[in-house]
Amino acid sequence: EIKGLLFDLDGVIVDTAKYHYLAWKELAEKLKIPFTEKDNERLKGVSRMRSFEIILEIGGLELSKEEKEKYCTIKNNIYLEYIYKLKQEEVLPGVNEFLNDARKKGYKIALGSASKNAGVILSRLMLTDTFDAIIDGTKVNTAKPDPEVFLLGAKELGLKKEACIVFEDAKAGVDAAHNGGMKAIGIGRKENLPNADICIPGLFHITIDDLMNQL
Ligand code: B16
Ligand code: MG
Repeated sequence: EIKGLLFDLDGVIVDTAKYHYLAWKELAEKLKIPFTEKDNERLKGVSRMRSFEIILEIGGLELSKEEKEKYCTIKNNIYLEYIYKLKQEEVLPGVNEFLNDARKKGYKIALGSASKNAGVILSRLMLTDTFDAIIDGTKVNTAKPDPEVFLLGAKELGLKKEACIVFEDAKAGVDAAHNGGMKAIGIGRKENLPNADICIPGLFHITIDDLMNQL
């Protein structure tokens, strides 16, 4: 029986990908690396350092670990300027309703995000108290598709992994759920998430009961 719901952040709760893109774009321009919105798709669900390494690959550039860390900090400071301006209205359609309904029905809710900025993002969205547990990039050592972030989410909810399902918009996240022995609800287009157990366009016009009937 499912008792816990584990949510990815970027692409499921809020579209922070556009701010990641603007920040990476500004940095890429400084480094004279061409970087498009299409390239940005490859960074979804991927850690900050790995994202930068993908951008360096695009530019055919190699940097030392120290330099990479320096640029990642610069990028994050640009990104945070956008995040500090994030508005509550930017919560994706249907998310508040879906979460409130699930809470009322007794489900436990956790965040499972790669972002080290998840805390400030949830606070900007007034969602901190909606989550019973918050697992983010500051708490885990391995990136999705490793299941660590979701296994820790189940643990912090006090639930077995078999009692949890994952909501994810990225392939690496769907794989992380499966690697942890959990089912994954894909948020987005079926062709982008062929492995998801169910795929829906978003959390609007749907309730947890509807999804449980389909699983
Ligand atoms: P930060 P998620 C991920 O969030 C983003 O999808 C990814 O693009 C980003 O690089 C990563 O967080 C790290 O974010 O730089 O804020 O630590 O989808 O796992 O919620
Ligand atoms: Mg995501």
